Amino acid sequence: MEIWELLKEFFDAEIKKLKLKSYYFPLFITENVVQKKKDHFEGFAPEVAWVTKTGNSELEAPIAIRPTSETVMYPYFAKWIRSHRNLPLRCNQWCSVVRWECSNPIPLIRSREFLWQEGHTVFATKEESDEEVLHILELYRRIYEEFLAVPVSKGRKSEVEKFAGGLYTTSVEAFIPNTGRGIQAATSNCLGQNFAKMFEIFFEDENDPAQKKKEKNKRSLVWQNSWAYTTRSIGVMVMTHGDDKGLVLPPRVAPIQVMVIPDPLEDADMTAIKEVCETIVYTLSQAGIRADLDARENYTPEWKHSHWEMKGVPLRIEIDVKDLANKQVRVVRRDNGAKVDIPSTDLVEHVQVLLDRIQDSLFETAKQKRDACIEVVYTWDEFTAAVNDKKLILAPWCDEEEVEKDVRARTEGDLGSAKTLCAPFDQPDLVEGTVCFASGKPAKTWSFWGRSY
Ligand code: 87F
Repeated sequence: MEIWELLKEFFDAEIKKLKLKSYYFPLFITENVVQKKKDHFEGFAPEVAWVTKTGNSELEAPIAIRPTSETVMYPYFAKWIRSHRNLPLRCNQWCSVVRWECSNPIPLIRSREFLWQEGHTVFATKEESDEEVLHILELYRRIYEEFLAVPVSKGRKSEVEKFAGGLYTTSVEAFIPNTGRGIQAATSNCLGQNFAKMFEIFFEDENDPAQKKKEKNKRSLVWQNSWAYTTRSIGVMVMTHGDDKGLVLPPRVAPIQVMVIPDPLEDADMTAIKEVCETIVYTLSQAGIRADLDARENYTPEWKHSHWEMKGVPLRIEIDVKDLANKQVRVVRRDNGAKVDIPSTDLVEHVQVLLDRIQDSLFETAKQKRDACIEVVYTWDEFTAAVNDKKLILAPWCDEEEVEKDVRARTEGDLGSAKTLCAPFDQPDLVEGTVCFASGKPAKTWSFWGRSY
C-alpha cells in the first residue's frame, strides 16, 4: 500500500498540473444503468459481480459492483455539459474495482478486486483529446521506467485488442523474461464520440455558425478520453526485479530505503552502538531518505539480514564495535550484494548516490534482459519458433483483424495463444515490399506479438 501511495503521489501531482479534478462516484450500479448500455457491457458481462441479497432477503433488482465507471459517470456528464464553457471537463477517481476473474487469478496481476485511477475527460475537439491521450501515456511510461524501473514500450493497440467502446487505444507494454509473457501495463484511450452518442453528451459549439445563431437542435457531440493504471503495476515490478532471495525494490518506490542493523559482537558496548544507529536513522530521515532501525533483540543480525533482503529493502547498513571505533559503517546493496565501508561523516551523500545507482542499475539490467528477448521475425515459421521460445516478437504485419484472429487460433495451446501487444510508436524502418509474417499481404506496420498475461 505504501508503494501504491508513492506512485499515487507522483501521478496525482502530475494530473493536477493538467487541471484534473478529483471525483468519487458510487460503487454500486443499478441494473437499469448497466442494461441501458448493454452494447458496451456485453463482452465484459461474465466478469460483472452482482449483489442479489441483503441478509436473508432477495433484492428486488440486483445491483452491479463497478468494474469500471463509464456507465456511472457519463449520465452525469450529459447533465453537466451544456455549452463549450463547460469544457474541458476533466475528472479522475482513485478507487477499487471488481472483475470476477475465474481463470487463473494471480495476486496483483489478475485479481478480482484491484485499485486503480480512472481518468475520464471530455473535450470540444479531437485535437485536445489526441494530445491528452499521449500526455497521459507519457506519465504511465514514467511511472514504470522512472519509478518502478521497468522498461515499457509505448504503442497503439490493434483493433482486436483495443477498448471496444472507443476510437483507439494506446498502451505501455511490459515483458516478463522469466515467463516469456507480455503484459499490458496501462492504457490511455481516445473514446472518440461513441460514448457521447450513447449517453447523449452534447455541447453548444461556439465555432459552429449555426449553433451561434441558436438554431434549434444544433449541438455538437463531445470528444472523450479514458485512461487507467492499476495495482498490477506493482505486480509487474515484483516479477521484473525479484530474485531467489525475495523482493527487490527500486529505491524510488521502496517504503524503507535503508535498514540499519546493529551487530552486537560479544562484550560490545551495545548502548553506544544503538546510539550511533539511532543517529544515523535520524540523519538520513532528516535528509529525506526513508530509513529505519531494526533494534529487536530477539533476532540475530544474520536473521535480520535475510529478513530485510526478502522484503526487498535496497540498502542495509551494518554497524559493529569496530565500525564504531573507525567512525565508519558498512553498507550492503540488495540488488547485487556489494559491500562498501563508508565514513559516517558523509553518509547522506554516499547513501543518496548508492540509491540512485541502484535505481539506474535495476532499470538497465531489466532493459537488457527485456531487449535480449526481442526477436525480429519475417516468416510464419520464424514466428512459431519464437513463440515457443517465449520471445517478445517484433514482426511486420498487415494490420488486419481477421489475420490477428487467425494467428490466435493457430497458436492456441496450453500456455495460451499469441496476440498483438502493441504497434510501437518507435517503429523500425518498414522497407518497401515487406510482407506480413502471417498473411503474406503487404505489411502496414511493425507490431509486438507474444503470449501475454
Ligand atoms: C469488465 C466488466 C465490465 C474492462 C470490464 O480502459 C466492463 C469492463 O469496460 C470494461 N473490463 N472494461 C474496459 C475498461 C475501459 C476503460 N475504463 C476506464 C479503460 C480506462 C479506464
